[in-house]
Parts: sequence; structure tokens; C-alpha cells
Amino acid sequence: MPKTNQATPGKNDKAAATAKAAARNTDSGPATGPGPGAVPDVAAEKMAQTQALAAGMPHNPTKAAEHGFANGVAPQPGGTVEPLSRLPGGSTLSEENGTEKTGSMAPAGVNSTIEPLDRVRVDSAGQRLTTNQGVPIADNQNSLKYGLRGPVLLEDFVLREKLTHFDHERIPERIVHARGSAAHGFFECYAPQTEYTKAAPFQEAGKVTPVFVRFSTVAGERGSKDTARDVRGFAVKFYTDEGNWDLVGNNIPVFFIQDAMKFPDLVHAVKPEPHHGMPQAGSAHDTFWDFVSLMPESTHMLMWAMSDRAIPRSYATMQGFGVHSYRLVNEAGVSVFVKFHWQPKYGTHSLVWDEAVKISGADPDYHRRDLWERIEAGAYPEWELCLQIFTEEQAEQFSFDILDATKLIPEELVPLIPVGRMVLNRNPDNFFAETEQVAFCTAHVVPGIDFSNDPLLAGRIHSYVDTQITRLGGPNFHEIPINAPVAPVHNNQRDGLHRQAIPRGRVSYEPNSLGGGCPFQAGAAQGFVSVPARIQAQEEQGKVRGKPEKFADHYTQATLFFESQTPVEQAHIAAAFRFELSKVTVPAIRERMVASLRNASEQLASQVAEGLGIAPLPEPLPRALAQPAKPEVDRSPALSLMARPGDGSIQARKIAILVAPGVVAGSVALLQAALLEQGAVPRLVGPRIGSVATADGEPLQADASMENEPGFLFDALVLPDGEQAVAALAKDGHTMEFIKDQYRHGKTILALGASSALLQKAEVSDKLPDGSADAGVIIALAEDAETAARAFISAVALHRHPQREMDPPPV
Ligand code: HDE
Repeated sequence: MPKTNQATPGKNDKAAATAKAAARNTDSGPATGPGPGAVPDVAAEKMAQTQALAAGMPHNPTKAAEHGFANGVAPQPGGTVEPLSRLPGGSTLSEENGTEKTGSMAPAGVNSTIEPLDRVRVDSAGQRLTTNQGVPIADNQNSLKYGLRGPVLLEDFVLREKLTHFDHERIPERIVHARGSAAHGFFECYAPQTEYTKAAPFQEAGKVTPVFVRFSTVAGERGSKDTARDVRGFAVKFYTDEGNWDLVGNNIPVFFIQDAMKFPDLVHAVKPEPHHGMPQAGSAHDTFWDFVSLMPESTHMLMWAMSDRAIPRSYATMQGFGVHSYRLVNEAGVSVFVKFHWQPKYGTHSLVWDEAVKISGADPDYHRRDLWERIEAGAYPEWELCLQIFTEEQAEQFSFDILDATKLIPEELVPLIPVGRMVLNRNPDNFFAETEQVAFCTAHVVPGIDFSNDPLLAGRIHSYVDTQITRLGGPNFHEIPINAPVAPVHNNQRDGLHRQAIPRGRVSYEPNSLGGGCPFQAGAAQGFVSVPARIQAQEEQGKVRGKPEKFADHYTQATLFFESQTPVEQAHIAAAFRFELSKVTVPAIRERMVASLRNASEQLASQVAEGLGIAPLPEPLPRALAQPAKPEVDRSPALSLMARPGDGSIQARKIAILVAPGVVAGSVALLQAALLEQGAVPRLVGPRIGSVATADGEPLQADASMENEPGFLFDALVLPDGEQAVAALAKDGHTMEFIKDQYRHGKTILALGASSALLQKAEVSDKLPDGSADAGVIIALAEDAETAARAFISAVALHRHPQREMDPPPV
């Protein structure tokens, strides 16, 4: 019970009347007054209880604890005093006078802006049209005119509201990662990780944390194509019990640069060139290669960006990485370093370049559509979260610096520990409200997760909040429903554009006694405390702009990555460098890049030079570090895309069944059923959409045409039986393109019965260049359709048949 400064209770009416009168003033108060419960008047009672509350905190009880290193590491919880009732905490005595609009008093301790999204979902079924003020609109067809042919009146508030809102429908797009798609889901913990971290999602087996995940390209504008050669963003917002944790990563584990200071330069170099605004969503131009060839620390990342990782088949078939070293912190405050990895259940699969280029024309929304359709079909994208955990002492021994974001830690050196799975099982209701307005931020960490001193990460901790202030129009973007945490939010931040919360009471500062000290400082036991990361004081640890020595090793891991790829992947990397550099118009830039590649791989440099007509090879670029430390591993098979084939299923794979008049409906039905059973998506593709007469029964309905869904949009192709259909298809140039693209892109083709003639016409062989059988070209008699269907499904599960690839392609 707090102490109070009590005067003699109002034995007489005079004291009570004085107290009542004083309680009606807001500009001064008496020296003393009756204590709580003494005057039967609510205003006087509020005054008495407020006095009791303030008197309960005669001094700031934690002031002394603000000083010294020990308190810095383990801050005290703030002092609080419990009020006698909710009366002194209210803004107004009239809060109990509720209406349909005001409701009544704020529910105790609640911040309703963070309620589940149902709070703000809108369903207009059966509702009349209204203005934003809720006024019913009688006529939504005509503006208000003075006479049918007369002038439109300024008075028309319905028209003006509609146009004004429309005029402001766009917000600035993200400066990078503007093009993206997102989904809701959950993270489920396998087993407690309390040894390493007190972070809420990792405390118990089976613990489920809601997530919202946005995938993106980096360079293109909001309306640009999905299949550009680019890094993909992989940003996960965990709505944990202890606040939001954003793991804002990419599908590549390293980055181009080592210090945030260079980020604007990198982005300016890769974005469309400033004079003519070209090219969109691509790095194949002079300014990008000019910059990176002068920044040899980007070589490792360039290897990844020129590999098929940069043209994924689907968001569901990419790995994700936190990139930087972070820290995990346990209940005792002990910390270890960690790298975060997301491993896709469906394996790592990519497109090939010719395919990506064609898709970007026929379906610029390829990845967005794929993510949406997978979720609608119940083939939920899923990843396993793995941790690479290592100590400060281990880190000191590594041949590379763990603060350098251009380096990875080979799995052979620090193994991956699986700790949980993430499933995306719900599409957003509204693209703008959720996907566009979601605000990720590396500064959003929770107790149990902390930063390393990576200088790139430091810049990010600042940049993400800052960018939202422009993009989302002010400092209250955390109140936008998709950004609000599920954990309680209580602080003394107030005002600003578009404020949603209506805080109760008059206290908006801390320390306070008028609010009983609340909201109070959580202290070390409950609150976020930064890892002290003590550094021994040394001469060279003064303020300095510079880099640690190991950052100067620019090539060792570029070599490691290239050497760890399969021959097909290496060929794709060489072809990608050739393509990109061929688009550069200034020969000196091309040569400089080839000179740099010589330091990573002579084989690669020669192949690229050969493809660009550069002879003789330029001298290698001078190295920043003559003698790099010997790497721990010189091969890491885990770095190959082939290392993760996935669960071997063909779920969500799109398969074209080409149909034309005279097709044998029986063979179509058999394949359709077999594919559907496996969770694949078979489509009947005809010369045009609509009814197709069959050789043996009811007509079929083609739901796609070779014009609106060209061959490269499908993962595999079935050519069913039927002499007449084959004759019709053979006359259509689209059929040949369809088959050739399928073949060239390494996909599985099944030809049943008469349709083997189509393969011959397209010059597609079922033999590989070395004369052995191509497992991806299956030619079968119509009566063997069932066996052939099984072989087809197994071959589709391999994703692609690169053994048939030749450069240049024969077909
Ligand atoms: Fe970002 N980055 N970034 N970045 N980044 C943004 O934030 C920035 C970096 C990444 O789906 C911006 O909200 C700086 C690395 C993703 O909404 C901006 C630096 C990695 C997304 C920004 C980096 C990323 C962003 C633009 C160097 C991989 C999209 C709009 C110091 C680990 C998130 C926004 C989404 C977005 C700044 C480097 C990933 C401007 C200054 C390294 C996935 O704040």
C-alpha cells in the first residue's frame, strides 16, 4: 500500500467541498487534501489516488543503477507502484460514457493495434457502397452536374474524394528489392535451443511462431520481371512472443561488398544507368561491371550471381541465408556466433538462362504466380532452418574473417544444425496492404539474438528503419497491421503522422510517478540487453576508417565456390560471364573483369575470354594480399545446387499435354490421372483453347494454347498418341518451338505412339551426344503408356537432364 500525504478526512462537509472543488481544477492544486476513500466524489477520489500513487515513489529508485559497467550489462527493472484502482491512470473521468464508436474504457493493459489481422480485414459482401466517411453513395456512375449537359460542380464531394484517393494510391517503391511477393506461415521449433539462445521461437519443441515472408529481386523496379538474373531477397518476419524478429536475408550466403559505406555505390552501379534509364532489372551493363571489376572483394559474390542460383525455378526451391554472422545469447548471457540457413524441402532447382529470358517475356510474374499457385493448391513451400554455431575462439582461428560478408563458413568446417521448419500456408488477402506495406528491418531483433560487428550489418541496422519513414510516410509504420507485433507494445512514443493508438492517461515519459512508473523499464531479466562484446583496450583500437587484414583476401573463396561446382554448373557460370560481359560496351571494363577472374580460376578466365574474343589473356589484376592464409577446405560439395535434390516429389510441377483434333483421349486421361495423383499440375495445351475432338470418345477441353502458354513455361511435356493430332500439330510452327524449347532446357519429354514423329521433325533425339540413352526423352508404344508414365514421373523428379546440353545448343 503506497504511503499518502493524508490530511484529516473530511469529517465535515467543508473539507469535502474544498476537495471536490479542487479536483475540478486543472491548473493548480491544494497543499494537502483528503486521502483515498474519504470524499464520495469521483474527481476528488481520482485526485487522492493520484497523490497516493505519486507519493508511493518518493524518489527515482533505479537512478543509482544507471551507472557503471555491471549495470550496463544487467540493467535493473524500473520501479513501479501499483495504483489503488484504474482511476488515476485514465485520461478522463468521462471514459465510462461509451458509445458504439468509443467503446468504453481501454481494456486493462491492452494495446489493440496489435490484435490479429481479422481486426482490419474488410468483407464487403452484401454491403452498400459508401464514402470513406461511411456515407452511402446513391450513384457511382455520374458526377454531379448543373443540368445533364452542364458543368460538373466543385460541390461533388463524392467525386472529389474518389479521385483524390486514387491520385495518392502509390507509395514510393523500395529503393532495392522493389519487386517481390510474400506469404504468411509459421515456424515450428524441433527441440529447445536453450543452451544457445533465449529467443522465444527456440524455447520448446513444437513451439509455433507466426511468420510473414517476402521474396524479391534486387535491382528491378516494382513492375519488373521475376526471372532476371539477380540475387533474391528472402526476408522473414517472425512475430514472436517477445516482439518481432526480422531475419532479412538473401538466397546467396555472401554479398558484393564488405562495408555499408559502399552500398549506395553498388546499387547506383547496378540500377539502370542514370542518363538513359537502361537496362531494367539486369546487371549486364557497363556501370555494374565497371564498379565490380574495381572492387575485387565482389568476386566471390559474382561467382554465385553468375551461377544458376540467380535464376531460381521457384521461390520454393531456393536456399535462404542470413548472410552476416549474428550472435545467439542464452539466459545466462553467454553468447555464440551463428549463421542462419534455410534449406528448401523441395530442393534447390533453377532455370537455365535461355529459359529465364523467354519466361520474362511470356510471364513476367512467373515466381509470383508459382508461389501463389503452390499455396492455393496446398503444396506449401517449406524450409528447414539450420544454424551454424561457432565460438569467438573458433572464429579467431579461421583463415577468413567472420565479420566479412564476402565470406561463408564451409559446412565442412562448421556443420549445420537443423532447429525447426517453416511452412508458408496462407496467401495474403491484399497485395498492397500486406506485401507492399510490410517493413523488414535488421534492427528488429529479440532477446536471445544479437549482432556481430560486421560493418555491413551495422549500416543495415540504420538503413531499414530510415527507408520506411519515407516509403511508408512517417514514424508510425510499425502500427500498420502487417508490421504490428503480436507481443504487447507499451511505450511513451507519441504522435507523428497517421498515429493509430489512442493512449489512455496523461503520462508519456519515464521515470514517472503519476503513472505508477509504468510502462516500466523491463530490466535484464526480461528485456533486451546487448552482448557487451568486451574488447581489450589497445593502441590500434581507436577510432579509424579501415578494414581488418583478412578482408583483403578477395579470391580464395571465389575459387572454392567455382571448384565445388559440377561441370555443368561451371559451364553455366562461364556462359553467364560471357553473356553479361558481352553486353558491356567498353572493352577495357571487360578485360579488367577477365583479369580479375584469372585470380579466381584460370580455367574460367580462359573460357570467358575465349567467348568474348579477348586474346591474349590480360595480366591478372594485382592482388591486395600476396599470401592469403591457407583455406581449411578447397572443395565444398554442399555449395553445388545438385547437393539438394529435395524430397524427390513432382508436386506443383507444371506439365503440358499437347492436344489437337484426333488425339487419343485414353492416353491423355491416363497421364492426367497419374500426374494429378503425384500433386503435379497437368495442363491440356492445344493450338487454341476450347473443345478438341478426340479419336476415341468425348471431346477434351484445352485450357491453354501454345500461343498463351509457350513450352518454356512448363517443367515437362507429354505428347499423347493419335495419328490425326500428330499431323495437325506437325503443321503448326508453335509445336516445333514448344518441343525444341523443352529439349533445349533439359526437360523431360514423353512421346506416346504416333507422336514420336513430332520428335523426329523437331530433330530431338532420345540419345545423348555420347550415344547413350537420354533418361529425359521417353519414347513409348501407346500400349505401354502406364509403364511410360511411371518412367516419366521419375524423370521429371530429376528436374532437368543437363547431360544433353551443348554450347551452342544443337536444337
Ligand atoms: Fe538490404 N535494403 N541493404 N540487404 N535488403 C533494403 O529496405 C541495405 C543487404 C535485403 O522484402 C531496403 O525496406 C543496406 C544485404 C532484403 O521488404 C534498404 C545494405 C542483404 C530486402 C536496404 C544492404 C540485404 C532489403 C530497401 C548494406 C542480405 C527486402 C527497402 C549495408 C543479407 C526486404 C527496405 C523486403 C531491402 C538497405 C545490404 C537483403 C534501403 C544499406 C547484405 C531481402 O533499407
